[in-house]
Amino acid sequence: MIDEFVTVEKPQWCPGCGNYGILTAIRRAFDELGLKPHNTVVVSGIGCGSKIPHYIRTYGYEGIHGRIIPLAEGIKLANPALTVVGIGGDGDGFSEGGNHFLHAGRKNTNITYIVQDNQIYGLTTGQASPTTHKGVKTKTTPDGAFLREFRPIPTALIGGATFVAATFAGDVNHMVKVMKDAISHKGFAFIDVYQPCVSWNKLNTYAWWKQRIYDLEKEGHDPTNFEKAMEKALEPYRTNWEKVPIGIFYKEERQTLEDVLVKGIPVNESLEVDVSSDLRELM
Ligand SMILES: Cc1ncc(C[n+]2csc(CCOP(=O)(O)OP(=O)(O)O)c2C)c(N)n1
Ligand code: SF4
Repeated sequence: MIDEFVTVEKPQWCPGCGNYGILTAIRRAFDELGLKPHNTVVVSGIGCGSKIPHYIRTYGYEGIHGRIIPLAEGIKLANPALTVVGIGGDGDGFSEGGNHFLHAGRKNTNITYIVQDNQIYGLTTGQASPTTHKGVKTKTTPDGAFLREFRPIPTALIGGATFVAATFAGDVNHMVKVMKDAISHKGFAFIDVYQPCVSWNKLNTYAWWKQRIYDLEKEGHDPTNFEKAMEKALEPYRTNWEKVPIGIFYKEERQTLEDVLVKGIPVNESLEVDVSSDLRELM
């Protein structure tokens, strides 16, 4: 039952914000995977999107800006029986938290990391983020952004992430499918969600994305081929955002951090503590 993942708190995002679709997709993915609130943790940082743990009835941790990945890694290592999903904005993940993102792939902890990539700093009312497109006027770039965009998907691939995907906040079914695959994957799974910010990003609107995105799966992309994955990951930059692939770029199985560090500790049901009744009282 999807209601199992709904809290009494109502989202405070602007009407039309892409985060509403992302929230629906996460709840549906959890429900369709048969996860339970008591063995699932949602970790966020600071930002509009990072409010999401308030609205999902699981364990949640709204941390500090840019520290989603180390928090999620620590929680997973402390109790590998938990499903741990980190989620936050592009500023949080690629700027303040950029160093953690660079190293997450090579560690390959079995966590999922979802970025609500709206190409702007939303909560602080519209400053340029690392993924703001060149030329876009923001509060911090009144003459247009002049730096080359940070490239999340190629960076995740080079960093060694063992599951790398993109999806679009305007397509809930696609998000649910990708999120379910990512959470089921054993290892560090990264999803870049193209998310319209209707208040501060007037370029990358729902219509703008719809004109450009296409589904890798429908094109017969082989997600086990690293070179092809990189070629597809670079396509938006090589075509000046005329062609934007979504779906799974790459996946592989590799030893996880907890395979090495948690060796000897029984990773089984005995580590699970069913506190769902306590949780219910709190929410
Ligand atoms: C270390 C630190 N630096 C800066 C801030 C101020 N700050 C709070 S939210 C935010 C930007 C959030 O943007 P993003 O992560 O892209 O999320 P969005 O609001 O767009 O969802 C910033 C710079 C902070 N809280 N902590
Ligand atoms: S400012 Fe942008 S990201 Fe934040 S709630 Fe509003 S539309 Fe969403």
